[in-house]
Amino acid sequence: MAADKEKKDKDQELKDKIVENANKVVDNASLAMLNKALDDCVETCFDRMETQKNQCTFGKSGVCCRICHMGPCRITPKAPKGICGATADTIAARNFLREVVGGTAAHSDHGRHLVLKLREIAKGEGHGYTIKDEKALVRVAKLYGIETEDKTASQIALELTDIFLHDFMSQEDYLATLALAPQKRQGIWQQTGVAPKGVDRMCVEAMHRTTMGVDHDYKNLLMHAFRTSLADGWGGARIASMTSDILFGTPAPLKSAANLGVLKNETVNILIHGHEPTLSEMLTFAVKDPEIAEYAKAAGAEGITIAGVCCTANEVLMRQGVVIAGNSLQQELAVITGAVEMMVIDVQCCMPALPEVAAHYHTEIVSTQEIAKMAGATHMGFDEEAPIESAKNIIKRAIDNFKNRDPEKVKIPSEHEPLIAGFSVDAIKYMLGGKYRASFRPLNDAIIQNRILGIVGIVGCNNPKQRADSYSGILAEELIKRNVLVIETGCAAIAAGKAGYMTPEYAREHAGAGLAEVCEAVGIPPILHMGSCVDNSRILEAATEIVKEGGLGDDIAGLPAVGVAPEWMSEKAIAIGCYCVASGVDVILGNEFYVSGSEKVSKFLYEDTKELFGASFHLIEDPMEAVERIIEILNAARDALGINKKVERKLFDMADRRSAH
Ligand code: SF4
Ligand code: MSK
Repeated sequence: MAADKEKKDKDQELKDKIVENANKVVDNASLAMLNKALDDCVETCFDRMETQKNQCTFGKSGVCCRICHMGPCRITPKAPKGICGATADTIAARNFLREVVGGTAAHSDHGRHLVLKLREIAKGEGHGYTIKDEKALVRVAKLYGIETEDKTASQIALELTDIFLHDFMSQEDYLATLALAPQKRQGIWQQTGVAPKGVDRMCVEAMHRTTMGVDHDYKNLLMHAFRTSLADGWGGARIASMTSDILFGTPAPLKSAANLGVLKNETVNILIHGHEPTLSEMLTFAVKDPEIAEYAKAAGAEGITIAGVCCTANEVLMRQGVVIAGNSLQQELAVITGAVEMMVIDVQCCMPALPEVAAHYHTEIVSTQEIAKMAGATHMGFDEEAPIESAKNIIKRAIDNFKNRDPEKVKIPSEHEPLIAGFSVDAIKYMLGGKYRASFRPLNDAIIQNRILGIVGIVGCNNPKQRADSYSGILAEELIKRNVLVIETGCAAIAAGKAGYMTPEYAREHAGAGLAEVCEAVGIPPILHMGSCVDNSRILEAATEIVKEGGLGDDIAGLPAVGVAPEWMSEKAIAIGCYCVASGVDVILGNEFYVSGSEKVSKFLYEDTKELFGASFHLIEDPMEAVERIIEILNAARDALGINKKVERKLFDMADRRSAH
């Protein structure tokens, strides 16, 4: 009897968990894998979210300080000061600045790595890496005033990398890359004192300012947070995107697919996960080698499927059309398919739980970077002096693991959606204006004529605190209905791809009339995939192009444009949010910063920044409320620009169509 009851209770518990799982994720592929995890007794981040449910309120409100060992100190009404006398304002601002440093350092170290690679190539030490896009090299060099006539690619690359490296190392000079911003914005940065000097200096200075007994003025600390973030968006991250384009090619529209259903039963499945394209580009190159195809065949596989996770996925999607297995919260779920021979990780967003999940299957987790090892993973240091051999060794090892796959444990969801990605700024210009008249003019005109209400960037991660991909999905659907052109990066972009939003057909069926007309005339989806997390700098680049094109004001602030980080979780998202606000773009957060313990810090971030930069943060946890707020912000910008007059609705005629090409 007792055994019967126990079984009944267990069955009920399982049923309850299956019901709960449906509230954790939006897409059916993820749901199927969460339910499989229950059967396979595998713990995921969604379970650990439950065990971490009662998160520390001091941490969440930003008033826990462990900067010195007199502490840790926690601020309460009864204990309003730390042992040193630091107030909630100082502590919350210091913690916030340190988060911005974390994000800035991550993007910038990624950028530095690429710049050093470009420099090696220029010196003839590329070891198999080459400059794939010389046009991009010349285009970027010209931005920095480098004379390119009669020079070899190597000479140009050497001069350019000198400038880039100076942007990392400079002690006194302002970043050269700041000059890529609209003139007026540069003036605002100088006036407010947030124009950054070298990226490395900004990060070191921030760590100095926040150590015990240095900077205690919350405003001064927060201003340095914005200054540091600008060294990211208009420094490290922007340099990373430009250098990736030079090294691996400027993205242009291409077809691919996204979601766990891209994995195949009959092939060796290799996942590439992280952020940097250096290794993943080589893997996608090496996998095409006939020797590798033969090797896979000999192992009984019908071929090899390489699929991406997180922003490594976005990098190789944008340039090679490599399929996407999933975004951040699907990294464990992809392994749970039981069909993955190897997950190769580089840097950032790779959960340390992966080897434990992999231990339930035959999957091998392989770390490749000296700075990013993982307990329980196999480390195969990627030899950048012999990259093709290194990549082949990794792939062969995955093929060797194919025989260990247990068919009983394999269940690959069928879901995957087609998508078009590859919308670099250059590609957008080309799509809008054609080869000879590539420009943003048709887009500016569409905004001025009210076919497009404005532009919204939906960026960032997903987070188990929210139903994964739900907020970003609702936002995207509702905004395009209201004629807002949506641009996306990072894990949010993957969510949109999985949902099937990134095809021109989706515009025809779901976008508002004005946006649908523009999408049809130009041949673009209503939601443009602009790349990885570092590629948020492409959004700033696009905004700058729109300003330069004319008719919509003389600064990024004032454009009918908004940024949203609906489900963010990473420090990188904080840095991104800060450089967007400092660039004049209002940013809506779907979940909170950890600053609520200081009214002053909160007010500064959510209100006072408007005065300083013309934009601020807005915390809006409900997606429909966010939609309404976004429309308000876009309309206010349109009013201020004097373009919100009711224009007579007319369909795109032939002249309009021609001018869009
Ligand atoms: Fe406490 Fe001040 Fe030390 Fe922070 S710096 S732990 S508030 S004594
Ligand atoms: S990968 S930073 S979870 S977007 Fe760029 Fe996704 Fe956020 Fe990592």
